[in-house]
Amino acid sequence: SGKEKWPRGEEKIWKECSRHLDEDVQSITKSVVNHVQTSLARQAYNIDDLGAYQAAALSVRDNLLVNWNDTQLHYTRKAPKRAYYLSLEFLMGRTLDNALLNLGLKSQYKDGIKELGFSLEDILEQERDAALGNGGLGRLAACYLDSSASQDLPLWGYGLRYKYGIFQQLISPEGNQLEAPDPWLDNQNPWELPRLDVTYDVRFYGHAERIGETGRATWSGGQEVLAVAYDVMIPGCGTKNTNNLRLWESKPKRGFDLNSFNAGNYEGAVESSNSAAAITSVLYPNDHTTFGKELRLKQQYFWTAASLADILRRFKNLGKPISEFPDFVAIQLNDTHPTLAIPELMRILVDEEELRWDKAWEIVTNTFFFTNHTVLPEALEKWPVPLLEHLLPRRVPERHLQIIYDINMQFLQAVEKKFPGDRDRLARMSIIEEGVPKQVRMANLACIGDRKVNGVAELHSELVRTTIMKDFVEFYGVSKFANVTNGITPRRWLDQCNPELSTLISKTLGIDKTVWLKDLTKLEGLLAHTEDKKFRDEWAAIKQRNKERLAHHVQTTLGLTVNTHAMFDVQIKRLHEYKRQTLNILGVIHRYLTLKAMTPEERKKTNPRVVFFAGKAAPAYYIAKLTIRLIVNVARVINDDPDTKNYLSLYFLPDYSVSLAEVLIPASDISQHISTAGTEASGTSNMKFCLNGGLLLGTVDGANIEIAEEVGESNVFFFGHLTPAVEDLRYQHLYHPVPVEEKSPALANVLNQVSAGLFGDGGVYEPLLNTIRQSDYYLITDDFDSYISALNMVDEAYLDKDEWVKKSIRTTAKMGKFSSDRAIMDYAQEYWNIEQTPVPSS
Ligand code: B1H
Repeated sequence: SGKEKWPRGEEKIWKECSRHLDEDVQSITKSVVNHVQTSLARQAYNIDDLGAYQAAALSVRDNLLVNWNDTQLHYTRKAPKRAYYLSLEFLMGRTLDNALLNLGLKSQYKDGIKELGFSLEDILEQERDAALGNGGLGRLAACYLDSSASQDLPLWGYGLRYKYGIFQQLISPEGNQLEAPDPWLDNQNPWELPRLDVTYDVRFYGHAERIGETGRATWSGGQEVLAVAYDVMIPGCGTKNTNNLRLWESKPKRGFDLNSFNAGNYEGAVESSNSAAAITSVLYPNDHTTFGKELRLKQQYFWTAASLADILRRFKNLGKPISEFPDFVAIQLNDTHPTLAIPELMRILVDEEELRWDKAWEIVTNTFFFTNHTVLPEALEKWPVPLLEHLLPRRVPERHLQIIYDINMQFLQAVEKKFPGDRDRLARMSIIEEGVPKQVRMANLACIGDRKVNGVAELHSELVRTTIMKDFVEFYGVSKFANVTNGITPRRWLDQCNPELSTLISKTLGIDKTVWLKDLTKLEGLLAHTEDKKFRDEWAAIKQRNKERLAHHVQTTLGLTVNTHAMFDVQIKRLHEYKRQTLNILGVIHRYLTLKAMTPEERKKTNPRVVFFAGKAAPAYYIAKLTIRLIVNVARVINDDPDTKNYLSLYFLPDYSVSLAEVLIPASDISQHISTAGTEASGTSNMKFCLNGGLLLGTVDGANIEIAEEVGESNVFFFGHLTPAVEDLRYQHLYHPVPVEEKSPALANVLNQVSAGLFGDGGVYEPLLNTIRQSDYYLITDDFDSYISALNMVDEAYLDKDEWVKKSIRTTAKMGKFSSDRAIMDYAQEYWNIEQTPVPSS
């Protein structure tokens, strides 16, 4: 009530006592020691690397907080339109190094830590990855946060604070993937700010009751769960702007049920509290298919409801009429996972704000934007109607479902008007898929409720328009369906993971690194130096040292010695049939058989190659797990074969993570992105490899195409059938199959050798081999021969080392387009209509 005086005491005192950034080595050292003594309650004599990491992290956190507080205050005062990125996954990786680089304090911390007797490099290794994501989709969200802060854009992320992130992968002696939990919060997390005062009640189940003829309803009863906010600071590079990632934790609203307790039912008393806490307990590890599970749906509703309530509260503080909501708020839905936000916002506007349906719908459809990340049919989210009925308010009418039905009815009436009598079209476009049970098609709902839909690379966006969204394009017109090609942050994916290359680039371009890191097209300046021998030698020497760094990592973690004079060939990504790790391993076997058949003299003329794989398989994905098993067992045989081991070796690195990628990517000479054409929406690691001067071997798919457009086709190795051929080939496989022996004798030989037990019990692999011998949905048989010739072309090109280095430099030089800064500015300008809001340096 009324205006309170602010600050309460003397403004002068507040100002004088305010914390500032520690920028000199002495105050940094002091603050680290201070944290050792106070926050960790330890002394100089019993501090180890982990303790030193924790104290350093807490000291960096204090610095981040200065900027974070200033940023939030500045945004509140200026009240610009804000954007929100709703994603169930944020694959952040480690924070300390990134924060130091973005703050520009790395060298000061290095010196300060050294004075205390520790090495910064060592303590960086103590940090656990924040692995709240499966793969590309989650890492993209993390890159976008970095770019939004670096570009001074008022953007917040909203996600879930899973207690367990993506599982840890272990490999059994037989070569099977085993899963272990990822208790990443066990050592405390210095990077989050628990905001136990920022909470919302989220209701599940219960009853909805229509209020007379108003069209509104009330919702009561059921189970209320508390959403508690944890904020993660997102520093920008070379700017004060520090954005926020708000993660929700679920907690029981009432710790326990006193009635049960008093009645002597002690277990019952805490039961509901267990089920509430379970909501945010674990990240679903099934990248590309995660629906039908009640807990997952609960996660989706819990997160969207809490996030919307928070966004609405912030909007209301502006004192603007609700009709202006879309002028101050844009919400990006990362895939269909947050689509329940659409009926939830309708519910709030209609039931609580008492708006007319049409008015509410206008607000909703001007607020949301939707990114699609895959056209694979099995990945298009659908929820059984009975499950939604059960979870959201029950009885008549089921509120969210009712809203969805109402949205659907109005929409289908409009479709009927435009295409009278076209019943098939209505059935295809309906949000509800008929069947037993009926299902809610989340992509249709997201498309209908959003202002714009985008794909993540040119080819993918075109496929969205011509396949899964074809009917919608015909209805809405094509302008609603656009493209924003993905990007990656050059801060983490060059400056942080490849510091030597970053230094060489700054020196060569003659500019400070923050300049080119924030305008990546500046890398083109490197082209002028490709003919400079000294520069090329330095470039090559850095690649060599990165290969040695990786070899050292393999030596210390697996105890294996890697030949660093060989070409490093890398494929690292989720295991999935469409990504075709199988094609790669069969190619390795083919190479092995070819080498075996050579004389020692002939072998000496070949190009030695080391092949690396890393990636996790969804725990229930049998074929993907079998592929891992095959890779591990092939490695065992060929790495031990004295005839060939100097020319070919193979490593499966367990437990792929962001941090492991940071070691692998700078060390690669060539990387493989070999999905069946039309299946990989974009891919983002392809961009990371190329940015670090690794060349690309791939199919004409996803962002590979745009990378080739930038760097020139002569600098990439393409192979395989093109997207338009895929459907016909699949049809042929089913109705006019040609035996593998005829299509590719080389492949047939490889398959037979595996069956015959060259890599251990052949029978084990039959189910995997049969996917190829039978329907071969992902076209291994069709692409195998052209894949092998592409590999041979890579070998040939690598023999001319000088020309290879030139290709490598040209590739890096042309990667400007793939900065996530470009992508985020595209969203900001073309979609969200938000403006850069730099925080003045105080
Ligand atoms: C991508 C997913 C995905 N596409 C469902 N779809 C998930 C779908 O847990 N789930 O239910 C999780 C993830 N992930 C990837 O997105 C694409 O395959 C890549 O090609 C793309 O680069 C990446 C980022 O756009």
